[in-house]
Amino acid sequence: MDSRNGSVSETPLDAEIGSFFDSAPPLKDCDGIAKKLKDFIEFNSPPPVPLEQCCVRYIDNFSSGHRGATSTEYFIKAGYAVIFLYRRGTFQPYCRSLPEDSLLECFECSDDSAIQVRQPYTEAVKRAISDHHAAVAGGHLLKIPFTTIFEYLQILRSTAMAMRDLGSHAVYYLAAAVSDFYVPWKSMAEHKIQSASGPLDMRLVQVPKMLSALKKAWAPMAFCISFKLETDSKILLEKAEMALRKYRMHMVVANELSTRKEEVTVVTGNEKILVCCDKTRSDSDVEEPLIELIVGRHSAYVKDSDL
Ligand code: PAZ
Repeated sequence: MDSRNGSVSETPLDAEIGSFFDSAPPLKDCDGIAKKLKDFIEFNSPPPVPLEQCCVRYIDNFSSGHRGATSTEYFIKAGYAVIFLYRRGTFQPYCRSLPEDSLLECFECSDDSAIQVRQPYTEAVKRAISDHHAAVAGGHLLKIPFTTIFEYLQILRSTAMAMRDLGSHAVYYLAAAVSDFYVPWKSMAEHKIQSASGPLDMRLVQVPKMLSALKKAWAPMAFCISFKLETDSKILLEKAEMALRKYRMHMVVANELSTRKEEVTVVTGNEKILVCCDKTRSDSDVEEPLIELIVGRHSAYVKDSDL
């Protein structure tokens, strides 16, 4: 309290907090979220419920897993068997028509305590269950979860070793957003880093370029497709071409963050093919024509390799 005029004076912490929020990008759908909170709180009051946020830190690259999950469905439809490596908590194949945030929205308990699917979701849930079951039980889909980069790269290597005999019939579709930097396990703090110790100095080491190992040692005959994501359209194609040459990929799928769901450019040794979703259809996605293109190119590659 400022004793001279009775007003509350700003502490350095207040200023720090103020500047954090002032400089943060505006929250999308701020009004919508505020309304949902208000409605929810009104519906539940009293008593008030304290909310506590508990967070363990991590460094992350952006990826929802949507590309991998959707592509998996189209590969299976085209007759491929898919080993789907996914990070826990990301999108899953056959779940596109279900609510993104809470699966529980789909269900309700009837008076006799039976659980049933709520009407608007009946068809979507039925389709998701039967397509998923057919893919898994039919032996077309194997799902392997991971959490850390250590797990992901070890599973990728084991998968490549297991698929070695498939030669040119194997396809690697590497839509994952793999971090370029990591903290080596041995130099990692064992317990949660304490913020009371002040600013954090941490040395990140570059993740070895595993695409090279995949192409040279683990799966030299396989058909390999990697992805390049940029936010600056001016450098996207150039970076994709560099990756194509450097890692000797068969294709690099170049996409921009903001338009990645509508269009991608497939870069090959001598082409740049723009692949778009059908904007006249609300249920259209870019993965359908993308996988069609890849399947065609892969078939040609297998034929050539068998000659
Ligand atoms: O996972 P998602 O559907 O939200 O996004 C897909 C993507 C942008 C992660 C993928 O298309 C991609 O470009 N992956 C490679 C990213 C990179 O350059 O490391």
